[in-house]
This record gives sequence, C-alpha cells and structure tokens, in this order.
Amino acid sequence: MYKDCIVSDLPQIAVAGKSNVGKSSFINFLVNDSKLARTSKLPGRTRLINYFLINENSAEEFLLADLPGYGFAKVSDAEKLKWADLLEKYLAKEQKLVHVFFLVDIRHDPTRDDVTMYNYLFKNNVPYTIVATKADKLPKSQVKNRCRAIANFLKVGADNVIPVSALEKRGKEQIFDRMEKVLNAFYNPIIDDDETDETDE
Ligand SMILES: Nc1nc2c(ncn2[C@@H]2O[C@H](COP(=O)(O)OP(=O)(O)OP(=O)(O)O)[C@@H](O)[C@H]2O)c(=O)[nH]1
Ligand SMILES: [Mg+2]
Repeated sequence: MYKDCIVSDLPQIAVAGKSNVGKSSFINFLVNDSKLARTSKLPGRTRLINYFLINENSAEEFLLADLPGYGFAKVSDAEKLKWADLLEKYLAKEQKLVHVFFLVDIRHDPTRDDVTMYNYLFKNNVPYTIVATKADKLPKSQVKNRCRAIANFLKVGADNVIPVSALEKRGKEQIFDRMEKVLNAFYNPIIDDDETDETDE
C-alpha cells in the first residue's frame, strides 16, 4: 500500500524493472556492497519498497528505492494487483522522486509489462534512464546493437540506454554521471529570476 512508502524530505532515485532483471544486484553494485539489497535466484524476492540511505550526512544525501519487481508469473492475481497499485501510486505521488533507473534485460526486447511500466513513467512525467542489465551475458560486440534495439523499441534516443553488468562491474561511471546531474539539479536548482527582475524597479 502507498502508506508503506517512506516520508522523507530527501530526494529519491528509484530502481524499477521486472522480477529477476537485476535491480537488487544493480543497487549492491552501485554501493559496493554485495549484501545490502537482497538478491535472489527466485524471482519476486523484493516485495515492498526497500530504501537505502546513500551519501549519509553529505551535501548530496539521497534515498535509493528498490521497487518491487513485476511480471512474475507465479504469484496470485490479487498479489499482482497489489504490486501494480503500489508501483503506480508511488510513481504518481512521490513528490521527492527525482529519477528512475528503469532496468530491462539486455538480451530481450522489453516485455508487455515493461511497456506498462514505461507508460507509467511517461504518463507521470517521471525522468528516467533505461538501464540494460546483464551485459556480461552477451559478446561485447553485441552490446551496442542490443542497446540500440531496446532504444528503438521504446522510441527513445540510443543515449538513453546504458548497458551495465553487476557481475563484471561495468557501466558504473555512466550511472554515477546521471545520478550526479540529477542530484545536482535537486540541490542546486537554477532560480528563475524573471519575477525578481520586475520587482527590482
Ligand atoms: N550474469 C549476470 N547475472 C546477474 C546480473 N545482475 C543480476 N544477476 C542475477 O540475476 C538474478 C536476479 O537478480 P536480483 O538482483 O535479485 O533481481 P531483482 O530484479 O532484484 O529481482 P526481484 O527482487 O525478484 O524483483 C540473480 O541470480 C543475480 O545473480 C548481471 O549483471 N550479470
Ligand atoms: Mg530485488
């Protein structure tokens, strides 16, 4: 339920994607801790939103939210609805949500559930970056092509799909670069001084 979401003034960056795509592994990879977010061989492990406090006490403190995976066949319809409801409400209502890393498997085109998720992001104007996971499962020569195919499928620019491998620790710089830009914009917003100009006279 949405009331299970945290109430905090900190900016939030969320990690979304289908069950087993590698969300928890991605978070552990980013924070260099193999046990922080629970990973599992069994899809559907992350059931509620798990929040991690990053850069504690620094100027760019934020919460990283590990969202529950969707598209797992072996759960009841009632459970699926509950998850969809939580995800949809979180994306629509969380005022402090500044960015979503939307994870898809590099080996496959986005699923129907991925497209539903993507539409939630789009509909709610949530800024996002698409992250193509498990890049180590492909020969290096195919990585760019697969990213391009995913970008074409979702009708976004190829720059908006970043390949990563939590296993081989690839892609961190590009992800950090995105995070830094997003947090910088949150903590140091450009003030529109048009109005102050008028009152100056
Ligand atoms: N080869 C490879 N395997 C990965 C990578 N990232 C995750 N995995 C594996 O994929 C499986 C699922 O990873 P998780 O990180 O638990 O996936 P999740 O998206 O958090 O799953 P839910 O919490 O169930 O939604 C695990 O067996 C991981 O070891 C990667 O970059 N490369
Ligand atoms: Mg998980």
